[in-house]
Amino acid sequence: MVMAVYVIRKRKAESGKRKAESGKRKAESGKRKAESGKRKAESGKMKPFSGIVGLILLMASALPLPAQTNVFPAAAQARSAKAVAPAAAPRPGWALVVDLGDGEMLPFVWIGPLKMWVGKFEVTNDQYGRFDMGHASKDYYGRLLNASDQPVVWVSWEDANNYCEWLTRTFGGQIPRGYIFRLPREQEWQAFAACNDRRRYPWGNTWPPPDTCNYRGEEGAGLFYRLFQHEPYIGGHNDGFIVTCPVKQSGGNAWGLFGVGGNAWEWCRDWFDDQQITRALRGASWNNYEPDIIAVTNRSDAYPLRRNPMIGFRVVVAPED
Ligand SMILES: [Ca+2]
Repeated sequence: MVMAVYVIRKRKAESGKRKAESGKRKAESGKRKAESGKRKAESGKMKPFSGIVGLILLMASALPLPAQTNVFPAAAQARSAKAVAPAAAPRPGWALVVDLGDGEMLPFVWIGPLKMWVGKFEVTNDQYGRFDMGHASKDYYGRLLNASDQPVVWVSWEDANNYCEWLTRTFGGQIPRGYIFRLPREQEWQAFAACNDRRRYPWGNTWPPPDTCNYRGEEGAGLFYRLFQHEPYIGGHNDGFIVTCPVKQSGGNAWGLFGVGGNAWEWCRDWFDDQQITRALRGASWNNYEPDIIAVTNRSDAYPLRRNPMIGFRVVVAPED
């Protein structure tokens, strides 16, 4: 706004001379700044425009500047420098976006109470593909799970853990010294999924889930499904996605984390049991409809080498322990 006013004022002052010079204007644009002092001094001598021409010029001055006209070069340069600056050496409490290369970014949210960064989204197929080009999240009865922005699935706990170790080896320079990429512990997951309060579900205490959260709802329950499959689903809930949805469209919570409820189950770092046979899973998936399973406190588990179309993960950046 300030820039626009400045430009209009400057143009008004110059408008007298401009008519005569209009043919030359483009060629001379470089000289304008240098001449502006002179122009001001001469402005008293100029013949004033008639009202209508002045109005037209005033209207023209309100039009967007041509692309090549760089009125404030210093400011423009500062903006572009900021946009391309790498997210190197972030400090705790600051934003963290890890650059995986080729424009692939892994954004994190600083979670103060946990003193760590938590992945803003579940890891996507594209982000996982940087580590394992051969991985495919397949499809589910013909419905695609392998799109670039869907959460990666068909990954075991071992796969997820290896991904985190690869991140630390490869991109450790983009996070503070002494921090690593890893899977969240269950207690950490519980805290960030519930925004550290005592809610029953990731979104609060009401039922059914809001349509922004991806569970098994009416979206997949066509007439054929109702008549022949008799499989349960959440009445009054329609998120529009029959299988996994793009991670950015999977409901965000008040702490800015997406998909903690639904979309994909998320591997946690911990063993589920004292015997250390299975690993913990949290958050339920696109294929769940049971209130007790969807509850934010619910614990589930699977063998560390188990893979299926419902299980994915998210990454945290935390101090090494
Ligand atoms: Ca999830």
